[in-house]
Amino acid sequence: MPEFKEQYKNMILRLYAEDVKDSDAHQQYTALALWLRDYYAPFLKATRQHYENDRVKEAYYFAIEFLPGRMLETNMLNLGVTDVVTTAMMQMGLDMDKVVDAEPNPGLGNGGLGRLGSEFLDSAAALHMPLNGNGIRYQYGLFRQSFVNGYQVEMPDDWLRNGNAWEVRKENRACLVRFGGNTWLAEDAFGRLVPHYENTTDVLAVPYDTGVVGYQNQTVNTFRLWSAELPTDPAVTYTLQQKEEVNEITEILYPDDSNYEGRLLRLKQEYFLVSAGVQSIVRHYRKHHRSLNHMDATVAIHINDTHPAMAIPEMMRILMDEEFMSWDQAWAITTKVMSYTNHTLLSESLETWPQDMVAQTVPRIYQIIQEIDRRFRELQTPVYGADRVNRCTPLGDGTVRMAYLAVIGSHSVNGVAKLHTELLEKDVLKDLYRIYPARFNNKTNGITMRRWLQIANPALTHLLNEKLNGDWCHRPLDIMGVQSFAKDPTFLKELQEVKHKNKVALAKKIRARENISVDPEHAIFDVQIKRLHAYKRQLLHALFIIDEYQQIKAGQPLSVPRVHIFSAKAAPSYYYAKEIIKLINEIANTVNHDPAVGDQLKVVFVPNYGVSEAEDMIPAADVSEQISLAGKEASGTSNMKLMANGAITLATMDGANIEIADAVGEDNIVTFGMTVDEVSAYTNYSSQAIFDSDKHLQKVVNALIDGTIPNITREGRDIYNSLLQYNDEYFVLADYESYVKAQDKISTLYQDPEKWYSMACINIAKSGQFSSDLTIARYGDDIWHLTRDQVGVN
Ligand code: NBG
Repeated sequence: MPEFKEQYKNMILRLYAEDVKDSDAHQQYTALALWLRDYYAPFLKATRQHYENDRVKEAYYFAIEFLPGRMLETNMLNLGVTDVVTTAMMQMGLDMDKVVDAEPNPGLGNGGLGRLGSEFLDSAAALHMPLNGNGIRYQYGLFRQSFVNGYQVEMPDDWLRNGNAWEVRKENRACLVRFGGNTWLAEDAFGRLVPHYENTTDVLAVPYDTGVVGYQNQTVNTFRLWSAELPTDPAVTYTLQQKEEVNEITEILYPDDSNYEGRLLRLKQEYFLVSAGVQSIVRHYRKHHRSLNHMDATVAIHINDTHPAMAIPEMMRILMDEEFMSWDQAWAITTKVMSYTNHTLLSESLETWPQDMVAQTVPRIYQIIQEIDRRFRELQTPVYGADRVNRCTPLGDGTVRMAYLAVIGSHSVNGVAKLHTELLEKDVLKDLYRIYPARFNNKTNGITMRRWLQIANPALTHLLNEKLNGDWCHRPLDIMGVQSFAKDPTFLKELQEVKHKNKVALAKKIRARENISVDPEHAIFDVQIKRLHAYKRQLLHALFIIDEYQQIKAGQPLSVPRVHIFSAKAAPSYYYAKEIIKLINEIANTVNHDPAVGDQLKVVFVPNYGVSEAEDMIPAADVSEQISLAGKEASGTSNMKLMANGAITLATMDGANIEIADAVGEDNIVTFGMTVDEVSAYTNYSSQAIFDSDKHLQKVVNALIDGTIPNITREGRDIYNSLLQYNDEYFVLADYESYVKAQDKISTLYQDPEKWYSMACINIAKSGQFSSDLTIARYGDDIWHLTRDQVGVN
């Protein structure tokens, strides 16, 4: 592409009136992003036209968060221009690494839930599948995390500060969203009941669209984010306070929900997202179709976790109030269009809203929820009895129960791993499962190999390409082919070299950023990266490090040196999680500076965990810690990313770990701990009894309060109390012994490199089945009924 350089230079000139050599990395990045956007614009237009002209059914993935990660490299890869562009950039004297690093990471999500949404969009585009994203354009993402004296400090993540090169503002597609005020129904001149509103606060929802580029297939789908603004009615003047009230709706991801105002804001965000999204879908549909009765033939709306569940009453509102349909007609359409994924088993995460809050914030929606509730009771009570029905109505205990609303208003409900779906059916949603068994299905999560192998791990990608002829990039199950090398010493050596290279690169970054030197030659890189939450049990891992430290201090060297790598953000109001962060940082401080320890043991807590940080760490991991208490982690997805990069999973039988274990076989994973059944049968658990009977464990746990780790007087005591006085809610002590044994097994296995890399090889080989291309194909086939390209296998 000889013209690239010319066009690029022109772009820099037009944008900044500079020569390339005088531009900075951010300008270079922006110019390249805009060049790529120009490059795919015709594909975006053609994709849109194809969907519209051919009346292709489209699905809309509604989610309160997404986690797209940087898009420059993905878009270059997907457009097939990586080599041309990087060579040309180099020839112009530019440093591509710096250009890539200049792209801000959109902090629009918390963790796995948001990342999954973005992986699905990527995979759908790769399969030429008509899936659109629908979310909120938060001005500030989740906070930027740093540590001061070992404590988490949160700073605003002003990711839009320099604009966002990928998005296009579409004010001409804006819609009005109404909050508050009073609503009542009155007959109009035709005898129809129509709603009247007074004293509402109206908010303008303005969409920003970003293209989602398919993998070398000329498909570009649309990812739409909504921003809240004041309506542009020239007849109305607004006060500064009104302006602030409107702007704050999309100002920040996940407002602090420890107080009423924060929760109210979150509720407004949820309605804002669904109202704008559903209105624009209906409006678009109306342009191309006459009757709304067959909407489900061309539209599917997916409710990702309960946050967008008000899409159901909002759709009912539009169909009845604006399209004058009867309840029954509207309900038939709504339930055929809507589907819902549940992403959690934690009862505290199952969203509920106080009824009066909903009634005041979105009065018409509340009326409709009341009617859904009334009809559900009327229909189901004679069949299932009042007890069962009362337990699963949308309204109950003075709250709106979002998960129940979502199930009742959808035609499909899925969990995100086999075990998770089983537990939904048996436990969390058992009453609704009894009523609607056919709605329930499983869709185990997946990951996109494009980002987690092709972009994050070029060395492994190169090796796989050599052995597999590159087809695996289109057909993820073909990765299975490397299994035939599991006993090939030459290949295993090459695999070891790849891992070594990645470890060296990570060690260099850790040295530069955290000022800690770690040993990539001999040490096991033992990685736990995910949100900080008690159920994920970072504490179990931390106690084990204390154990290792005490062992070294007692004069027994470790059989293999270890580098323990953590990365995790704690929710700002989650006090206990922040104490765990402080604990781990202080363990790091102690261990890393103790001359008696040397290179045997290092602890690194990488700040500000996000997609880019994950891309650095995952390719270099030897061990993948997936150690949640069984029955708590719905699926997990970092477990899949790490296995695909040849890490050995150290796991409890929880979430998708179980399916990973099934895929690789018990010889290629290290499992430990209680099963779900054991946990639920363990009703007389006494952490104190376990503590009292185990001298070794006592010494480890006492280190929290006996000064072994300095500077944790308060945190150490609180954590100690959580384990003993409050009976260890997540069974850390119950699983401890079994965890230590599993860790010993890891050390033994690691000392036999041929065995270890053979295991790694099998893990890589079996990771193809966890490709999100396959997952999204199943959503498309079973739930949304979309057309798509083949992925190789179903
Ligand atoms: C999370 C689960 C994870 C799961 C992701 C994606 C929420 C509410 N749920 O186990 O905790 O992998 O969703 O499904 O964030």
